[in-house]
Amino acid sequence: MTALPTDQTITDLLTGGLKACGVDTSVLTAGSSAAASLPARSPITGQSLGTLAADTKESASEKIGAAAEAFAAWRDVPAPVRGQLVQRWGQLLGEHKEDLAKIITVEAGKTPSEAAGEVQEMIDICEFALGQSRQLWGKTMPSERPGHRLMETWHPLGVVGVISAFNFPVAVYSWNTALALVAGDAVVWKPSENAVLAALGAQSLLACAAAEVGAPEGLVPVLVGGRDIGDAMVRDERVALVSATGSVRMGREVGPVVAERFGRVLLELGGNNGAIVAPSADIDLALRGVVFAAAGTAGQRCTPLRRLIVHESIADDFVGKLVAAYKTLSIGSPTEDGVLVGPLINEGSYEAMQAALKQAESEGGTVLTGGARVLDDERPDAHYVEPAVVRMPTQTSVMESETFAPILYVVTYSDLDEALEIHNGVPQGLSSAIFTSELAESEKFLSRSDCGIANVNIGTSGAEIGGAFGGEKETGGGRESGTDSWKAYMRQATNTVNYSGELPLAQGVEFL
Ligand code: UN1
Repeated sequence: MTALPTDQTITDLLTGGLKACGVDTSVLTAGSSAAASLPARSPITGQSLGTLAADTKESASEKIGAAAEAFAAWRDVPAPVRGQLVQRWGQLLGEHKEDLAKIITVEAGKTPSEAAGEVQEMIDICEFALGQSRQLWGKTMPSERPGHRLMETWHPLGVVGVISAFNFPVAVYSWNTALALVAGDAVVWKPSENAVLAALGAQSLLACAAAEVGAPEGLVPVLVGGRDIGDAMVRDERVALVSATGSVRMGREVGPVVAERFGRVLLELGGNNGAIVAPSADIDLALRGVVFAAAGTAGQRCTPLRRLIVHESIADDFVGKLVAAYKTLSIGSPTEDGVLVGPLINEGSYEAMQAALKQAESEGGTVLTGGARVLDDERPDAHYVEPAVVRMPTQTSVMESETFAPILYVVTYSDLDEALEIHNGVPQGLSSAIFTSELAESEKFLSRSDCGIANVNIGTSGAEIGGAFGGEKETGGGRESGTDSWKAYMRQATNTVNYSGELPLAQGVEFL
């Protein structure tokens, strides 16, 4: 454990980041005189960062209306020209990578390296989306009729509403937004109420890029507020697509509401990711992969490793090394050099972690290391924990739900079919991995893992933006960022063009 920073150090870091990103630091006090307000807080100190002005349902509705008007103009801008907006945003993000990362560190508690990595994901998706702006492909198909052309074309969808979570406060927004903007949509953003300042930083850079390239005003508004504001956006018929990242519980609420009005949803919900370690695995590589995936970001990603399924012949040795590696992890404020594990976001996360550990023990589990709260004498309002490794007799019910904290459950297996059954035997299906040197094992795993992401000899977290991101089952089925995820932000039309001068009907039908 390391020293903790003073409140002043945190404030200086935050205001430095905000100013450099072009956010007026008066936002930190604006809530006191506003119609609605929202507290901002740092998990590093547990202390308030200020009171932000929040949206009311009326102001949120006005912003959605303005976005709908902006869409009407933006849709007519040629896609490669729209690409210039994301290109400029990406450049500004590159120039302000460290500044935005500072805000992320203060507000979400990520280490500078992970916070900078998050901004890098934004830069990457901007580059990807710029390329995509010239590749909104449609196919042409041979028509069965002479003198006819049959083709598909892709068109902007409308206003896209993005709900993002605190743990990736800006990157997941950018995956959606960069693609939606080149697709010709407007994007309304409801960031997590735990990470509004990072959102304002990212948004300020985007607004600057939008003004520079002459994009219509009101194209990319941010809605500041809690659940009621998110709910208002989800119910708003002017929002054609709701892309929501968060818990399964949140997805169960959002999905039916949008479906009822025949809107579209793109859901990126909980993961409960597993990795298999086979006897042939490179043990050192597997260990490093497992420790980063399970303890990195204090387990607060969608993609962390939560279930380790290790072959019985190597389990004791592997788990012994794992526990030893965990004991070397430096826990503390991410502002301090060498810290790898920062704080949990709030008390609720801490309580959830403790409850899960208790349940695990009642289901026959043994906590091999971690679980304890640390640094609470110095910072009673912050929640630092030692990442935990828990040996379980089998996959019990505590392992079937996601706890958003650094708990790694370990079970053993004797053959790969059994390992796959354990692996797929949970309701979620985001990310998965196998560590093996056997080609037949890795191929079997890749075809049988029921997740949206399946990796070999690499952990479950830390995906690149070039691949589609998302998962199956309770994870919600959505796909964001790479490959052809852009299609989610557009509508497809089938066009038949008749240049024959005759009117032959399809399927040989005769009429008139
Ligand atoms: C998330 O946790 O919601 O694959 C996103 C990863 C990151 C993105 C995580 N690239 O871990």
